[in-house]
Parts: sequence; C-alpha cells; structure tokens
Amino acid sequence: MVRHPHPPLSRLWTYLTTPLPPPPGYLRRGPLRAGAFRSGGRSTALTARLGVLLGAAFAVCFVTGLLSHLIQHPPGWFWWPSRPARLYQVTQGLHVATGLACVPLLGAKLWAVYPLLFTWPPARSVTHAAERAGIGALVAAALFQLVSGVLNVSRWYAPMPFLFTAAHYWIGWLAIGALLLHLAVKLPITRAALRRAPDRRPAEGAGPLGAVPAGPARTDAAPSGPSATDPATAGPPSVRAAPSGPSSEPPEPPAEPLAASAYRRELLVGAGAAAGLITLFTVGQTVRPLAGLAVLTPRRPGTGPQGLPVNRTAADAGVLASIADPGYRLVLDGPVGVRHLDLAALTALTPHTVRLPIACVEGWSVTAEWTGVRLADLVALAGADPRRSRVVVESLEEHGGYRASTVTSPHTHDPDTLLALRLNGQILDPDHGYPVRLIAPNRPGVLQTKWVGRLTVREES
Ligand SMILES: Nc1nc2c(c(=O)[nH]1)N[C@H]1C(S)=C(S)[C@@H](COP(=O)(O)O)O[C@H]1N2
Ligand SMILES: [Mo]
Repeated sequence: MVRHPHPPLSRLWTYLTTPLPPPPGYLRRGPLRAGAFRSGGRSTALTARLGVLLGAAFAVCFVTGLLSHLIQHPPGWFWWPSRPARLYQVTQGLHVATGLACVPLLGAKLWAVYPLLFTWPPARSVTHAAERAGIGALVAAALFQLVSGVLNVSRWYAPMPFLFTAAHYWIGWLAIGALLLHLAVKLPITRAALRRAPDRRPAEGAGPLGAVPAGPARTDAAPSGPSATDPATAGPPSVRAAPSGPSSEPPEPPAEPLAASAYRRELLVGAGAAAGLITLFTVGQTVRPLAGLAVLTPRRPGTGPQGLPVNRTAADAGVLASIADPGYRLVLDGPVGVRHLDLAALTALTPHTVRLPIACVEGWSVTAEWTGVRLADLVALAGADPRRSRVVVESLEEHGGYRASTVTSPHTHDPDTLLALRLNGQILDPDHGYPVRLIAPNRPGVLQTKWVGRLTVREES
C-alpha cells in the first residue's frame, strides 16, 4: 500500500492500526481458548473456493434482483424493452435459482469459517474491529436475504412483520456493499489460496473473519497478548496480506493426512451437489421440460385453473361480486373524454391472439395463449397516440398492493400487449382476471393486472 504523504492522515491511520490492549487472559475460555478448533476440516483453499462459487451466484442474484426492482419502480432514466418477450422470465428465473443455490453454499461457507468467530484477541486494532463488524453485517444481510427470499417464494409472510419487497431491496444493497468490502480485503488471500493447488494449509486466521496472513508461522499456539505487537498483524489488512501472496510463497507445511483433504473435498462436492439438486428440483417452475421435477416449489406449470398457477384468487381480492355484475363496463378515460365499454363492445373490437408467459417475481412462470384487444387500439380509441402514451391500468380490486400498474412505451404500442378476454381459447377463469386482464411481453407478473375496471390514458409531452 502507498504511504500517506499527508501527515494528519497518516497519523489517523497510525491511530486506527495501533494495537489495542489485549483483553484479560482469563476471558479466553471455551471456544476462545487456544486450540479449541483443531479439526482438519477447514482450510483456506476450501474457504476460497466456496467463496468464489458463492460470490458468482450472489452477483447474478444481485444484478437480476436490482433489475426486477427497477422494472417495478422505474426511475426517470430507466428504460425497459418489450422484446425479447421472455427476457424477464429468464432474468427472474435466474434471480430465484441463484438465490436458492446460495442456501447450501452459504451454509458450507459459514461452517468452514465459524471458528474464526472466536479469534483471539477479538480486536487487534480499530481497523481489525471495523473489518470484523463488516463481516458481521455481511453474514447477517446474506442470511436475511436468503431466509426472506425463501419465505416469499413459499408465500409465508407470517414471520415477516415488514414489507418484504422494501426490506429485501434495501438489505440487498447492504449485502452487496459488505461483500465488496470483504472481497477487497480478502482478494490477496483468496488469490494465493486458489493458486496453491492442493489444499493443505490450516485455515485459522486465513478466512474471512481472521485477516491474519495465511502463513504457517501463525497458528493457534501463538501467544495471545504479545501477538498484538507483532508487526505482521499491526498494519492494515491489505498490507498484512501482501507477504502471503504468490510472490513470496512461504515454505511448504508438512503434508496433512490424506483423510483430512479428502474430507474437505467431500464438503465442497457436497455443497455443490446440494446446490445442484435444489436447482434441479425447483427450476422446473420456469423451465417447462423440467416441470415434472419441480417438487420443491409451491407453484408449478400445469396446476391451477386453466393450467396456470394463481397467486391471488378472485375471492382473496374481494372481486367476486363486481366481476359477476352484468352492468360491468370498462372505463376508458382519455383525451377525448370518458367512454364505457361493455363486454359486447370489447368483443366487437378486432381480436388478437398471442403466446406470452406470466413470469412471477417469485420465480415461477407459465406460457399460455391469450386472446383479446390490443392496448394500442384502446389507446387510439381514447384519442391518444400509443407511441407517446402512459396508461394506468386499474383493477376492480379495491385494496391490495398490485391492484394497479402503469404501462409506458414501448409496451403501450407493442402489438402483443393485450387486454385479454380469453386464455387458451376459453373465457378467462375468475382467478385469472375475468372479465379482462392485462398481458404484455417482458413484464413481471405483478404488473399483469387482473380484473381490469379502468384505463386512464395520458399523452406524455
Ligand atoms: N388485480 C390484481 N392483479 C394481479 C395480482 C393481484 O394481486 N391483483 N397479482 C399479480 C401477480 S403477483 C401475478 S404473478 C399474476 C398472476 O396471474 P395469474 O394469477 O393469472 O396466474 O397476476 C398479477 N395480477
Ligand atoms: Mo407474482
């Protein structure tokens, strides 16, 4: 690392990295005592490999999740295409699949590093304490994301007395921030560990919670108090990590018994296999040929009325009476005034049939054949230009987070955006949005509003 030329800054740095007085030795009991974790199961290489797998899955999960959030809450600069029609189905399928695969990977990773929780002394310096607090935030945020995500996919909201979407979004930022910090600190250690081919080295101090160089000189037997003054441990993490890099390879430690390294390989293979099996038994919720294997998901293709799963039924939404009312009229509010279209008027408009998926944020998706009226035709009927219009689609449902959605360009004028009256050739089932529901290409399921009662069309300047 570069020396700070600025005296006050370098003084601050010196202060932050000055060894703290060690805690009284009698506190070093139980899991904190020297040699409490001597099992050969853990190693830097194992931790590093798990970290790479986990990091890759987490990165895909974060990017696809952020995308899903932006589509549902678009800021002014954001633009989302209507083609390819199945793009969101793929990105959200990846979001849920990578999130689920993280469950066993994170479990194995935490198992591999938890002894470092009992590092002694608990804080060698202010920077060391800050780094450990960062790890704490990372673990807490990652666990929160996985648990809340799984609960949401299972539609089990009782253990979540908060708004799932908002919490999952903001904790996602916390997790990625803590992860980037963690990567920056650990990169030299991870690189060195991955280059040393067979994993033979004990992990104490080398994994994410320790930040002690992975050299063989440091073991549990190192004296607790005076080690704080050890120049090798007193600098910032990156400075300390550098000597363990590939350029100054420390002498080879004696080879471990074969059983220990075979055991670690088994753990890595086991975590990988568990991630693979979870994927295999859930991905059928969105990959049609594997639908028969989707035994771990609450909703899969082929279930539900007309062969499509349902999240919110007409009864749950409280619309049974209003959709059965023979006086039903679709209210079309636009520049030329307000029109009321009954079912006969809607059926009299030119019908179109499209094949489009419902792609729920929860990871399931089903493709079906929808027949109905083009939204662009209704916008034109309201006296607006579909290429420059914004349409608020409102449901007969009076309460509920998904009772309305907004359609903007290019979805407003995409020829496949329909107000559907039929599903797979039949009149819509009440649970799928009878009398009319929105269906548009490349949109999350939550924005495919059911039981539509009103369209408000406004031209954008
Ligand atoms: N009015 C209304 N429309 C809605 C919803 C809702 O709760 N209320 N749920 C949405 C969600 S989350 C999904 S995934 C799709 C599911 O459509 P389906 O029930 O016809 O499969 O409908 C969407 N349309
Ligand atoms: Mo959904």
